[in-house]
Amino acid sequence: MDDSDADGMATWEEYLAGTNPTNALSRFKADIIEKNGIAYIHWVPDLTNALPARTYAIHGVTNLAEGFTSGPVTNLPAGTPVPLKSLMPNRFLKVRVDLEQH
Ligand SMILES: [Ca+2]
Repeated sequence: MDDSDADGMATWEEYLAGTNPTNALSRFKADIIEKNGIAYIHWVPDLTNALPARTYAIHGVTNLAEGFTSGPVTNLPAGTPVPLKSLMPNRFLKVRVDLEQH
């Protein structure tokens, strides 16, 4: 697979995520933010109003050794805030980007 910036993400994956495939510092990144006392899972870029539209799926597990074998905990349009509390008891989370299906 083509990975011209050698950041571990293929060019097609960067297109999907909305990152720059020629800049290794341009990465899809998920983390936790706090707003008004509530913790949210947050990711950048979050492609609100992008064409084609993206959806985001959050997968979660309680034990990382089991791997992310189950389906997504939640499937969301871009820009949807997700309280961390709603994803519990999962302790390990990953965010997947998909092109919106029509
Ligand atoms: Ca890359």
